[in-house]
Amino acid sequence: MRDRALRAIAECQRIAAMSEEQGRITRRFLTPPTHEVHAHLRRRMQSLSMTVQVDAAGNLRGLWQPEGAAGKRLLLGSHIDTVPDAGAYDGVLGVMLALEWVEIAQELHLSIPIEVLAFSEEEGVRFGVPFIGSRAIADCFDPPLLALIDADGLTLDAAIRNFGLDPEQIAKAAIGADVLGMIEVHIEQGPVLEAEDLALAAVTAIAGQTRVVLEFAGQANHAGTTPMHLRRDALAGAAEWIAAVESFAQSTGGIVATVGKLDVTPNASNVIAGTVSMSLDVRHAHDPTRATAVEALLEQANAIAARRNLALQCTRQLDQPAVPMDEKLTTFLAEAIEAAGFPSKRMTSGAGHDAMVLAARVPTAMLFLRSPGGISHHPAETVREEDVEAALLAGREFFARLAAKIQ
Ligand code: HGY
Ligand code: MN
Ligand code: MN
Repeated sequence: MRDRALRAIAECQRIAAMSEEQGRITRRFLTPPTHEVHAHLRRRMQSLSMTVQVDAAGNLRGLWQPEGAAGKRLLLGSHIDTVPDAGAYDGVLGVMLALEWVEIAQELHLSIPIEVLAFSEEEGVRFGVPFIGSRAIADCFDPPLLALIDADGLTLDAAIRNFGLDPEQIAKAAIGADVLGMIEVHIEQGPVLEAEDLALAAVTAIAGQTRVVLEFAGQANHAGTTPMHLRRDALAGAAEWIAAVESFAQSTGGIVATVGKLDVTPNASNVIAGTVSMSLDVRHAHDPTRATAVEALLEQANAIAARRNLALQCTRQLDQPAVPMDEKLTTFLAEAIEAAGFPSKRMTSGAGHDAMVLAARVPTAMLFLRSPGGISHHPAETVREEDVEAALLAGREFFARLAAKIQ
């Protein structure tokens, strides 16, 4: 299995070079490098005797239909889009391990069809809203999303058409009732498995997340001639609120809150900032706690805006509830991890995943691999060969037990 693990890692590194930017890994939803990734994965899927299609939401989908198998199919996969200046394994490793699992299933002569999904959009970087690909597959794509605009003023509709797809056909991407379940394999992206010196974990639930765009508007003015007491400085107001976000989250157990994106206008050293647009990302495993935290943080923004005579606009982009994974499938996966010789830790995921969208439609489970250094959404993101091998051994046990179950 070590050779397969090395191949999966090498494939992630090869796909990492398919980027919008020289020297950095950046591959937003349906940007041109996605065509390269599709071509590469298509060749690999065809070498596994899979039929390949790209659906109208840009998901690349490979189906292995064993001779004579007519039953429900298992879904495997993860996303191929990335954040800016990303690591090489977030998403893509899950697709490469899915393809290795297919080859293992074929060697075991598993008689269950498997569809591997390379989701087109999980990060929500290009249009601000995540899970566009998996929403289409889970039949919960909202057509008004097509009017979303990216940083270049292109609509989601136009981005899909520019990629050579027809957004009118998105409804056809939806899965029907002929699906056994979905397993997403993904790096943990945090410090837990490394701290406990564990290779793998079965995910019990995925934390809910809220994304809001806030805009403070004051008065741009001359930095040299405007006395301090006559200013309506949008950036000073934003800075005060960002510090308040951090201290609120530090004092509220289990909440993580992040302001990761900041756009300042006119963004010049000798001009007082007129407007500041920023992102708020709040997560928690318990939805009411997250909702209360978001309300408290928006109230603080309002209070700061009022005191500083700034206008405030808040636009909610996402309110994704926490999602439990399917108990039976997760237990089945945990037993396979143990049968492969590894402790089967159970843990929640702080990161969002396409699995949380699919879970609304089919029994869904997630397998985590250790993130050395606990770092992700960063070029230093990495995996250990032995942990990738562990995920392959767990996959072989998973299929062996599945085959025994259906006999
Ligand atoms: O932001 C997230 O949780 C995921 O990595 N897209
Ligand atoms: Mn991911
Ligand atoms: Mn990610």
